[in-house]
Amino acid sequence: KTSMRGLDTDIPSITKSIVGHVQTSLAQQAHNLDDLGAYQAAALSVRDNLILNWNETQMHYTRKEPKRAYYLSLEFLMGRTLDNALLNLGLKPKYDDSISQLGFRLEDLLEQERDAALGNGGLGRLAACYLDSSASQELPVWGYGLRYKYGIFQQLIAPDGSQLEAPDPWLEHDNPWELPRLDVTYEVRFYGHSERLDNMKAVWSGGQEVLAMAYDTMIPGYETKSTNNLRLWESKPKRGFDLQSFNAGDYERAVESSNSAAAITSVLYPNDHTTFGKELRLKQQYFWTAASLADIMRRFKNLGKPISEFPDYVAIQLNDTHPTLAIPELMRIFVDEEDVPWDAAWQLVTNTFFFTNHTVLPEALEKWPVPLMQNLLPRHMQIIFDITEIVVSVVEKKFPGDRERLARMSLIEEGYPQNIRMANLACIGTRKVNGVAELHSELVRLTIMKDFVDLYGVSKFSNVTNGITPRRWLDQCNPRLSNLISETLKLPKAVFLKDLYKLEGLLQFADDPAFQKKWAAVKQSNKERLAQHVQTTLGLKINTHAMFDVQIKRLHEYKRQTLNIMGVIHRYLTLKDMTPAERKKVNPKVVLFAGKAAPGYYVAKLTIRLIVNVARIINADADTKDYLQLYFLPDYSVSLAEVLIPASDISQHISTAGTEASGTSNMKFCLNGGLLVGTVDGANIEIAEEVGEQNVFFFGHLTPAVEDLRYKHMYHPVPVEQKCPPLARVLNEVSAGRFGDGGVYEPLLNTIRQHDYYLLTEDFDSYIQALKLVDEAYQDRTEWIKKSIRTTAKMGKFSSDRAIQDYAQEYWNIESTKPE
Ligand code: 26M
Repeated sequence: KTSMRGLDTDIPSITKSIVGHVQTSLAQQAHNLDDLGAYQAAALSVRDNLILNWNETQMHYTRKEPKRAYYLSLEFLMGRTLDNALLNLGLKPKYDDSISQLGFRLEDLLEQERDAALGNGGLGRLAACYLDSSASQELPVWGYGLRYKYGIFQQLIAPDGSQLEAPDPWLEHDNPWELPRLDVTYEVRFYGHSERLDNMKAVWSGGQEVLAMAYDTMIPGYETKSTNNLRLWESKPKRGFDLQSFNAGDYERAVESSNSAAAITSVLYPNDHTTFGKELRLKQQYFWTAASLADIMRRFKNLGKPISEFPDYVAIQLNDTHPTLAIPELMRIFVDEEDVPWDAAWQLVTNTFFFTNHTVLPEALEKWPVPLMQNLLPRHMQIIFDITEIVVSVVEKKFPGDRERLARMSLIEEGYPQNIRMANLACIGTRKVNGVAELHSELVRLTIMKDFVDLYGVSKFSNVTNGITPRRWLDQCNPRLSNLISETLKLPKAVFLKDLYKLEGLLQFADDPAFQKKWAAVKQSNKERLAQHVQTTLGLKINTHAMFDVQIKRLHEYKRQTLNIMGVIHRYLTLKDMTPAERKKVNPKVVLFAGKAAPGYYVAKLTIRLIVNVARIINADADTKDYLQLYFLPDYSVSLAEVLIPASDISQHISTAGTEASGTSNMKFCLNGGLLVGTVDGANIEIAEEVGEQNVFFFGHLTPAVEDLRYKHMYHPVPVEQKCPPLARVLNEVSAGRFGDGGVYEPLLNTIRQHDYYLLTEDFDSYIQALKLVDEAYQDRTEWIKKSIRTTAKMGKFSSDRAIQDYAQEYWNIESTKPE
């Protein structure tokens, strides 16, 4: 009953612990407690277990001194913690019982928790999955990020159908999952001036200093005591920062400078793939990399090793270019503070860092104006110029006189103003560069990094296909399926949740009618769970006997939600053209959308508005509403994804070929037995390789065709009416006001009629054809269920455990280690 160091985890002890937290931590009475209070008490009780495991793990790392890896990400899209912590600790059944005895339902308490939504989408959620996998595999990995006071905005839909944004005050109620570390603080400098000394050194002084304070979040591994750390920094004014102003009686000024310090970590930038050049964003980036590196350096110094061994104890993964300032910052620390000669410092730096690229879209490549950098970070600007010299000399040596190549590879892009190319800096300052799916990594080599492949050779550029954690994205979000798999394979859940390739065992049951029936029943109950959720939160009635067709992701032109909505309108018009008798043969379908648009992304917001208004017309049409329903679910989040994904029959991943680096929700849907309709892009390709092409619905042009087609559109435009009459009809119906004021949508429609950069007119016919094949396949329900089973069975590769193993072995050179 009692373990040496752990807490008692029998039910009476758990109950005692929860009640204890109600009375002491919350100072409330057990008899008039609401769901929120009960959630908080349960969370604090679970947290006690995490803290003990965390302490033990961290003490073990300190004693054992293994090489550690650090994952630097400006985004960690964690979602909720309680359910995940209970599952990873193996305490869910006991807490369930205890909470029932206290007169509550665990399910209700779980719903009280707010999502930690410190991310925009795929990149942030990937970071969260990687933390789960690192802890589960007992790898010494810490995450470093920012503790934004406001996460990704809350999305509301206005009466006219357009997106409104509201702040996300996720810390409104106390956050039981973080531990403020009042004693872990660093000073971070901005502005001022840098004076060069000899030996490439300099002294940076003056300007302003703000304080970074650590908040630690415990990351429990699955079925292990190993509990890692996610350290998030909060910005604060330095003590005494305002003394001068206070003493002079200038309180306004004192408050102002206090506010500007706090502003750095106040809000997550809600863009993905665009919008650079904002000083506050650059401040966030430097504040975070400086605090993280100071912390890493302090830990390294505690080892008492010579500085030359830094890369033997530290590996740092840069999640996209957002933390690229870590490269000049580590140079500054080595050269200016540790007296390491410049060349030796550069060796250490380039042996410490690794860089993951997450997109090849040209508008997404981060650039910072030189004058902005010069003003905010004068010392780093010098270092970047000095690093540029390294580039110039190595390129000049290998390709003498090739000025154009040099101009392309330079860290500085010429122009007014000059810009710093962060991807170039990230490439030359790191040991290895990777993309996130095979096709994407190939495109990285062929496009944005081509010149660097010529310089360094191809071995620096490799691939780590993304993955997802099966704990959250199978067991937690779909317990019925997880239970069915466990009982069918006669394996404890932990076996396939730790080794996802074990799912292959399902293949031998794919043809078993009894199993098929159970499989279908799970999907059906998940559809009902979703319908229930939509009913209670939005008051809408979904037809659970229909096929559920889902597209949930950030709104972006390259992801082509417009292709989907045009397809829906086409389906609607086709249904309207039919006789009632003909319609009766059609399989009913529910189309679900969810996703946020960057607040300044006009066309993406217009797409939401169109979807909402098309939904209003379609859902109210008595002729068709039994055959086609359309919903836009507001405020997409990790928690909403956990309900939507298990309920899907088919999901859409329909980016223009070559634009979606990987995608990770595609993996989540397939793991949960949903089929996929998509383009030959990103990880869709590898999913098809695993599950077999007969089990996915591919359509559209391939990557190599895209460039030529765009060229053609540019120089030999053909009107939509000629190129794709069915699409032209759809566009005209929208224009004509069939779904409300048509004029509103002109700018959106014109993106298709004019340049059609994302090639909707080229892919529309084959898209409609693919959806027809989906309908036909769904008619044969037994065949469909077999496809669904076979899909889940072949998802082993897409566990983030595999991806993290790859990083640990091929990049970081770290090993598993655990207490005892
Ligand atoms: C840029 C400027 C200002 C503020 C924020 C940004 C920014 C934020 C996020 C830029 C890019 C961001 O993320 C890109 C991203 O999410 N990429 C996705 O990464 C996933 C994980 O690798 C892939 O699965 C997706 O295909 C890829 O689009």
